[in-house]
Amino acid sequence: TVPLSPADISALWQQLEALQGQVRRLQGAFLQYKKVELYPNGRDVGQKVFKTAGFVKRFQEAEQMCAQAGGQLPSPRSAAENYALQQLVEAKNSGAAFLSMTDFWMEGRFTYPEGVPLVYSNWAPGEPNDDSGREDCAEIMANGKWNDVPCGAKRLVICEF
Ligand code: 289
Ligand code: CA
Ligand code: CA
Repeated sequence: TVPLSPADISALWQQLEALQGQVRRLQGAFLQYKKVELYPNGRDVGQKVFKTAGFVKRFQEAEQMCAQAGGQLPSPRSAAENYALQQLVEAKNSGAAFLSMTDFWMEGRFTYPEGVPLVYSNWAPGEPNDDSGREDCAEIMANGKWNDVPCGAKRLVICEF
């Protein structure tokens, strides 16, 4: 191998500095577009983004819409994620929003769509109550609390990405 000359090293440094400048400019542009994209219907929390479609649908349709968009219905796994969702529900002023979790497989045992038990929950007092024996879906209300509701009810669509 031929050793690098001082001129080669200086040229490499220049290229490195130019690349660093490009990365900084891209980071700035990305942050700007993120703000634009999240206003006013989205929230980012950790690695997740929640975004509302701004209209209501039944559970199955809501689930399909999120999947078609490349996301899924929201699965809040911490108080911070739950609060981000709560803010969207509050802001849209259209009642509660569907969560991803159901007790389809075993009554009273809510799981994520993959069938995994919950790692976090924020049920309202007395919920889930399977009211009238027909509540297998879950909603997050404007106070951030969860309630089980019939899957045929129409709720605000929020997707998780
Ligand atoms: O919107 C669904 C209702 O059946 C709800 O009525 C009351 O708020 C409580 O019984 C809830 O548990 C129930 O889901
Ligand atoms: Ca149920
Ligand atoms: Ca209920």
